[in-house]
Amino acid sequence: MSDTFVATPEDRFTFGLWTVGNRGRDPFGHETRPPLEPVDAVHHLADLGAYGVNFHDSDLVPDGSSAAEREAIVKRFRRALDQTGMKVPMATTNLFSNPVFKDGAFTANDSAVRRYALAKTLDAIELGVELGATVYVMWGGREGVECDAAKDARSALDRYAEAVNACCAHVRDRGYDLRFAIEPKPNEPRGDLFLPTVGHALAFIERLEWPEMVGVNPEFAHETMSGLSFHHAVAQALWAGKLFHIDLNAQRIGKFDQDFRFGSEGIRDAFYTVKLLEDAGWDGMRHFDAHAYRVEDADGVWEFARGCVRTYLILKDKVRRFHADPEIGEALAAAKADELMQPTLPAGTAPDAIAGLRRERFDLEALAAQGYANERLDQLVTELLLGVR
Ligand code: GLT
Ligand code: MN
Ligand code: MN
Repeated sequence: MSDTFVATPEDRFTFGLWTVGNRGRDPFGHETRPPLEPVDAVHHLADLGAYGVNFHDSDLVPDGSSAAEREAIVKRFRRALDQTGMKVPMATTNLFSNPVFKDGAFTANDSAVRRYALAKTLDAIELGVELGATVYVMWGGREGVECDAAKDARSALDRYAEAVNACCAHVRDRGYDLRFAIEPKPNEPRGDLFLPTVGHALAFIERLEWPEMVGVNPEFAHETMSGLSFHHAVAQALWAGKLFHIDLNAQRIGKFDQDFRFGSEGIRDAFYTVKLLEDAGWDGMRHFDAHAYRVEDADGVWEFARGCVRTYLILKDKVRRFHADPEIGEALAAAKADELMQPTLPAGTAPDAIAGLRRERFDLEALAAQGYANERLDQLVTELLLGVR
């Protein structure tokens, strides 16, 4: 294997304990891999050049642990972080595995379940902050419904907002440096999930009490499941100043949430996503929320993880080549790509400027007849990705 695409912490790659620790269980079959100790995950990921590791409360401290057990686990984990220099940039709560959450967590009909979900989240925020997290992901895996008669969707959104507001209030009260990132998903495990896409989440955030504290965590697989462009979702999140985190993986449209190795499917969308992040100079974490194929053994997990970071770095190199390639530059000019960056109304929107626009004469025949040379540009991108440029 060539040494050109080797990760370093400056690349800001992170993995979740639940990703490399995924044991290959699926709805039809049992685990195919042995458990992975969080401390071992930290050492392996550090060897890979990762910047950090993220976790759900229960990935690190099993539910029901005593205070003394929690302390011992955190101490051991922190020692591994100190030994390797690995960070914990993000933390989250498991509000989906325990059967208590079968009707939802923040949106469960039973208010005792909602109160427990909120209390568990506040405890998990403490754990995350204790280990240095500055981003808190909220993936509402059970926030949804199959029987629409049983759950009023508008009330569910009220309760969802109430819970996020309470978490923000707690963080403000404690003075923590922590922002929240809502992770949308259209379905699975529920028939329909609330906040199914990045667009829904962005609209929801604007109605919260402290919208500036809340952004999104788009996942490649989740937008792609709905047939939407992941790269457009990320672009809109960036445009809104709301890209607080990102979950990179791979997915074919219309299938279950595959969470494949980054770039293993949808390589074009992966390329445009990397291009977007790199061109924007986005300084967040490149988090891989993916797992190894179920057929892999424990060694295969590290092949999987290496594949994620290598593909990102290879695509980043392709981005550099894209910008440096003179033929691509010409094709971009023919497509008038830069013209979109010019304001439509350079003189502004004052009444005079609007009146001037209305007096303008347009050569519709010429405008309609022009070609935008997108075939050439698109083929050049294909050839770049296929490695012949
Ligand atoms: C779970 C889910 C992911 C979320 C994780 C964070 S948990 O693995 O499939 O998409 O990002 O809660
Ligand atoms: Mn997923
Ligand atoms: Mn995810």
